[in-house]
Amino acid sequence: AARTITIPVQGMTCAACQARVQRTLGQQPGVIEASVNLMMKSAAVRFDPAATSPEDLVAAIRDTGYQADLPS
Ligand code: 9UX
Repeated sequence: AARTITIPVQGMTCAACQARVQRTLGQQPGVIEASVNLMMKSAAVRFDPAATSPEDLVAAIRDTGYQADLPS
């Protein structure tokens, strides 16, 4: 079954940042849908837990150049 998580993301300062993070998440294997909110500093991600994990998704955001933390 798919899971949805909200990942806190720091360091996005413009709409292009938001688009970059959203595209990165959308390209990850196992991601069904990703929606990044600039003002909320968060990324809502629906994913297949058999194909990816919250840790992988946080790592992908960090690789793109932003700070991200596992949801508490
Ligand atoms: Mo605009 Mo966002 O240069 O890094 S893409 S601030």
